[in-house]
Amino acid sequence: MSSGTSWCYRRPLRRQRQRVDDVRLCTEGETQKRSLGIGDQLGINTIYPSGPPPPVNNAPEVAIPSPADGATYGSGASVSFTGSATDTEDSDLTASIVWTSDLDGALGTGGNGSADLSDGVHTITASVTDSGGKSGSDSVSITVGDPPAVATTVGMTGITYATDGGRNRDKNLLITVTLADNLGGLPDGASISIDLYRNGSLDARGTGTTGSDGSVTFNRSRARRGDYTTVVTDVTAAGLTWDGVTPPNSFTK
Ligand SMILES: [Ca+2]
Repeated sequence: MSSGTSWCYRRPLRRQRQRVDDVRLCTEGETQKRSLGIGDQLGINTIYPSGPPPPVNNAPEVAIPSPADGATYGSGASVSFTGSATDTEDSDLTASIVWTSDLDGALGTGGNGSADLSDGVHTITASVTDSGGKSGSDSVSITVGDPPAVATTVGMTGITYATDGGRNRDKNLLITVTLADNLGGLPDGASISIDLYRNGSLDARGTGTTGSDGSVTFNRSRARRGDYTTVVTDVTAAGLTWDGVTPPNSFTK
């Protein structure tokens, strides 16, 4: 309890002894109504136990001048890093910086260092804790090694024919078109449009969507006898560009 604190009573002072819970802090400009005895002080301490507020502790601030956010390194490269940490109360905390990678874990402590990082995209974090227990940190994202390959184009790996239905299982003509991207992946959910020609004339058109095997099977029901050829007119696959090529194909029914 500060000796400079003035205490006043909630109610007008009377002759009888005031109860301790009638005591409050004097408001600004108000003069102290009565000097307090030791019993009053103990009571006030019970009502206002918090005492003076604790000193303010600001969190430390951390910066990573190097590496730059988004920097890239070759596979197996040694990556150097530099950081600084300042704190209002503790001043320079740079020597206490702890470095980590979300992929490789602990990298060391202090204002600078280097590490051989595994291939991949790393979040590098510099963090520090001050003497009051408050923490600060900074992070950068860097890439080590070649980024993973991403498929960009799609094409047909084959157009095959079969028949089914009817007594001799030759009533309907089935045309299966299969896609693959340039990394060998099988596009699921791609749209394929075809024109089916019979003896050189347009016989049917169709559009279908690939399954997980990258293929669509079109059914030309009650297909007549003749020489059939399929021309792919459009392929739409998310994130992929069709190479525009229809592989040679034909079927005689
Ligand atoms: Ca601090």
